Amino acid sequence: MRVTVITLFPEMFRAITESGITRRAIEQGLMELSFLNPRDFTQDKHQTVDDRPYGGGPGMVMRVEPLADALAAACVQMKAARKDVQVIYLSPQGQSLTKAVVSTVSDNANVVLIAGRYEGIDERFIDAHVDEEISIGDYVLSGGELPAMVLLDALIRKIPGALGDRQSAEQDSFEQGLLDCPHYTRPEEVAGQRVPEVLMSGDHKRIENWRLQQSLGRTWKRRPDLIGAINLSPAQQKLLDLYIREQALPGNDN
Ligand code: 9D3
Repeated sequence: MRVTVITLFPEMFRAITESGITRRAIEQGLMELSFLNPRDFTQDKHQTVDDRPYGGGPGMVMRVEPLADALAAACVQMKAARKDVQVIYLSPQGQSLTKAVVSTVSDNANVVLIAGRYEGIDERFIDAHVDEEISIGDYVLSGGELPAMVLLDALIRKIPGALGDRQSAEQDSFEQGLLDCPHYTRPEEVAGQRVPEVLMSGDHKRIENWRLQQSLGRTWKRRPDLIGAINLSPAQQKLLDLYIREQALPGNDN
C-alpha cells in the first residue's frame, strides 16, 4: 500500500516513522509512505497557503490551489491515475473512524491523506477532490496530523508481516469485538497485590478460559454496546454468565 500525506507539518510524522512497529513496517517497505507540503506548491514569494474566510469571521482557511497542486504531484509520485487514488480528508465533519473504516481504507493500493490546519480547507477542494472525510472522535484538535497518524498506525497494524509473529492482527481481542483481558508480569506480589492464581497454574486450557472470561466480563461491564453487537457462542455465554454471577458477590470490587 502506498500512502502520501499532504501536510504543513511533515516533521510531526516522525512520531510514527522513527519508532516502534510503524517504523519497522515502513523500513521493510510494507507501506510506502511519503509527504508533500502544500507550502512547496505555492507560487507567491511569501508561500501563502491560507487566506481569510469569505463572509468574515475568525481564523483562516487553507487555499485550494496549493492543495490541488500537491494532490496532482502525489498522483505522479504514486504513478497512479487520479481515479485509482483514494483521497481522504481528516476532518471533524467526517464519519467516525472504526475498525470497519480502517478495513475499507486498507483495501486501496494508493491513498492520499489530507491533514488540515486553521479552520479547515476551502470546501471547493473537498467537492472536487475528496472521496471520504474521516474524524477520530468528538473532541477538538489543532489539525489533521494526529488523526492521520492514528489512521496510519491502524492501517500498518493490518498489513501482513507488520506485527511480529508473536502478536497477530486477528489475535487482537478488539478485532474480535472484545476488550482485552488483564495482564501481569513479575514480581508475583507487589504492594500486597498478587497475580491471579490461575495464571501461575501452568494449566494452559484453564488460563485460556480465564482470559476469555475476563474479556467477555469486562466488555459486558465497560462496553455494553460492544457486547450487544456480537453473537456469543453457548460456551462464551456460559463463561459470561459465571462472571456476572461472581462479580455480583459482596466484596468483589471487579
Ligand atoms: C475550534 C475551531 N472549530 C470551530 C470554529 C472548528 C475546528 C476547525 C479545525 C475544529 C478542529 C479543527 C482541527 N481538527 C482537525 O483537523 C481534525 C479533527 C478533530 O479536531 N477532532 C477529531 N478528528 C479530527 S480529524 C481532523
